Amino acid sequence: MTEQPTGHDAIDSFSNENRTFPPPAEFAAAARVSDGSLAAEADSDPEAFWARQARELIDWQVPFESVLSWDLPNARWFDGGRLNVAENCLDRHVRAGLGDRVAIHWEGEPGDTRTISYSDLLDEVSRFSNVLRSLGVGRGDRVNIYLPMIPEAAVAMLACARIGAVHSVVFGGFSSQSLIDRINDAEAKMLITADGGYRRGEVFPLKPAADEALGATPSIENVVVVRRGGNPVDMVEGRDHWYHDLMEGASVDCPPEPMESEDLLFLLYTSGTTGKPKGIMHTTAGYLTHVTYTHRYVFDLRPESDVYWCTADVGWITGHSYIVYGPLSNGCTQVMYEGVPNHPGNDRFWDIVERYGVTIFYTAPTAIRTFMKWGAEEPARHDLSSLRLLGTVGEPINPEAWMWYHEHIGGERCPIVDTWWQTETGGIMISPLPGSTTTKPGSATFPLPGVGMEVVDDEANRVEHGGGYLTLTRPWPGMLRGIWGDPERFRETYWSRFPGRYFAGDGARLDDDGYVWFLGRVDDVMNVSGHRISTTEVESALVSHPSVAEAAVVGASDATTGQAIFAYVIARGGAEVDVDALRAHVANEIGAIAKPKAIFVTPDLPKTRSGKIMRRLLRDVAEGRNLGDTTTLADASVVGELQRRASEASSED
Ligand code: 7RM
Repeated sequence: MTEQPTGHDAIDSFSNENRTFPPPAEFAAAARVSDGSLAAEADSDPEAFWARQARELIDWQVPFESVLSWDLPNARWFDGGRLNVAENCLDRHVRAGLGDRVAIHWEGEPGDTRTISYSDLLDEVSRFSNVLRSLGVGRGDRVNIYLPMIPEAAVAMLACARIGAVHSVVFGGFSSQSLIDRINDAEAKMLITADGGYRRGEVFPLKPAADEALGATPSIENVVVVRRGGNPVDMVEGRDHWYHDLMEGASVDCPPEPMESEDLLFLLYTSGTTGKPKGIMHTTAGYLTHVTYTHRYVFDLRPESDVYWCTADVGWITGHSYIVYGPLSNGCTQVMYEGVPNHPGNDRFWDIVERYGVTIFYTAPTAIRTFMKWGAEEPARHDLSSLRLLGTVGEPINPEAWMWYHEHIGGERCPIVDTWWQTETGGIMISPLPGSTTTKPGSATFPLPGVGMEVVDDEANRVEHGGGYLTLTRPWPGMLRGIWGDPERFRETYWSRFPGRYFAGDGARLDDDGYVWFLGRVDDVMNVSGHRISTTEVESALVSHPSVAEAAVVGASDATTGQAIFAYVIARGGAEVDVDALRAHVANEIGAIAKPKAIFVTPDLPKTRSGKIMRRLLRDVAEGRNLGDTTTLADASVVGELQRRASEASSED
């Protein structure tokens, strides 16, 4: 059953997943896209295709004159046009008579709720826009946002967009040092934060962390503080202001600023594996077109009837594109939730789905694997029949996790869209269209209409079947426009490895039917006796064993084979893990070459705060090195525990 790798592939591949899921007939019959016509239109003239999306999906104050100017790596989309993003997300829906439609069903972790209509949101954003102006913020100024998952986060972002200021959101779980670096790099004028927010049943303080940062951020002139946690905070006279005090006297009248298509909309910092965080730049019209288009077609959105829920935090690009800008531009109703999935119980998400009648649910593979660990009884306690479509983003989804999601959350009736994209791409690039694409568990399937993608080998030759490097062959509207303050790093990081192409840093394989299978970050690819083996495939083989919920593998240097595979696994819902049986299982699933040399059972894995496994740290542990930079780690205690287990294991043999 094991396919032999051909040897000269840039990345070898052993996977043999071949289950297929055509769109359910009923779903396809009602879907926005149920055939290949959109793809055919886009293929015949990609620029004309994107121009049509921009004209149809966006309201323009002044129509654009040109579609694209491209001087690698610099793209300009929809030049000559004028528009305002907040106007597209709010005013146009209210003008169309949809002011009473719920924009956000917000739920706090303690169970408090707010129902915010499009007119409510427009009023709140307009007032806060006036507040920003009254504190001296204007076009082009940078504003830092450091908030929990409360509606004010969306309000603050949209208010910046309304007056032409540039927001830079820093995830509320980041430390004061991360905040310092990001504020100073952007030279932000204002910080918007909260006293604190709720997480795991407790208030986590934000203003005190912000205060620590503020001693080292000379550009900040004013701090606006939202009251959420009720925790005590120090307010500095003249600098710090309560949000509710400022809002009390603010006028609801604030005409949206006419912005140029290529005006900067926001910066979002990504840490990457090395070096200082990069301020990824996104501009106005192309970004808005891209997220509106993808949110509408990938999620088969019916704004008049769907209840959409994306579980990301607004501090990540997923929160920017698929909580704030895409959904609001499309005028849909969504759920926004403040807290963790296991408060007060492990079924909190399913309780929310049931109570709000969520129809579209978008989450990360790491969350799905956690749900697998908690067991299928949790969703089984709730009526999830409102769901009609599921999505995933953030990492490759293991076929077993896909099947669990399909069965236990989707009731075997909901299509799943596995959406591949990056902070840098702005919006979804590779994904099924749920009414027309036959899916395979674990494959992101095909590039969306309008997107140019090719897999290439080390010499930049196109790969038709097999493993290689994922590249994007032409500019797209939502693409990053640069790295703030560092054009050379922009060219070098994304546009230099393969001439004429954008290199995403991901390995990918094309199967015989042309489906894309992501193989993980190329920096993580392992080299065992000359075979280039993807971490994703070995992890998926491990997760396909009934005793395993989650797995991370790394290549650690080995005197005989170059690298040897080390695996870290988390048991599924109380199961016993038999390490020898598991090694044999991997050999049987994908081949002896991929059999881990050692497997460690662990209660937890080191992850970034957005849930991605940090394999670099596991490599450090496996090779007995001191740990490098751990500042982006969500829970630092995890690695200490792994080190303890590793040293115990090595003293055992
Ligand atoms: C949206 C987001 C980007 C990296 C990307 C990949 C990985 C994201 C998928 C995926 C396989 C997916 N932005 N990634 N989605 N890998 N299948 N559906 O996550 O900038 O934080 O990360 O995430 O490695 O390059 S991000």
